[in-house]
Amino acid sequence: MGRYVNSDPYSYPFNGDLRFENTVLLIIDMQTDFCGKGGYVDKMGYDLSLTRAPIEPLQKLLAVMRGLGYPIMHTREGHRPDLADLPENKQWRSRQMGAGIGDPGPCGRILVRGEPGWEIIPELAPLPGETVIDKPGKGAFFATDLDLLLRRKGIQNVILSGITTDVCVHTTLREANDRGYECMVLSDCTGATDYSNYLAALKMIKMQGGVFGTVATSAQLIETLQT
Ligand code: C5J
Repeated sequence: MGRYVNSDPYSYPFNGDLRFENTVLLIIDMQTDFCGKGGYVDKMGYDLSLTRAPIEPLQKLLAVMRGLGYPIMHTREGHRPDLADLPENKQWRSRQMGAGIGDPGPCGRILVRGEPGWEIIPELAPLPGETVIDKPGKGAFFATDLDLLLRRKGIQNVILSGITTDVCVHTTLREANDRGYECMVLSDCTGATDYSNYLAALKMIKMQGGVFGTVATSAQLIETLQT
């Protein structure tokens, strides 16, 4: 029998074993710095409507998944206040864009832990007991204990959402896929700073029969979860 989401290019998960005991919703970097006024992405001049698009669908999905007891995990990209974990070239590149990581901005020091811009936006704030992973890089597995936490919980299926599709979501997806997790990205619950990059990032997942996993909408996931 099994339980499957109607996703592309195959029904998810591959083995039909979709339960709250083995499945997590991972919400990547829904921080003011990536989708709020005065944050890092805004300072670089990108269209915030693209990175804010996932907020509403994620709110609806969270209500459903929390209600059904699915574990929710959040990530935040950011650096130590002394910037000891900030690669020099990452800082240099951000300064070329007029949004230097570690430099002061309207939302405090850009991408620095503890600053207002680094916080997860209030609309998607983690509830007490939900895991929050602080990461210095793009991928949520690099220099974090995410893999250990997932394995301790017996997680096999990782449902990815958040921002940005082509950078932190994709890097985390690739890291998770290589570790053997069965991955699905929710197309309406993610966004990029460039719409064609968003489309390309989703297309890449589906090549080679689902080289990184599958893509579905949150409505398709909810339909399966509620039956
Ligand atoms: C970026 C992210 N784009 N969360 N971070 O620098 O995708």
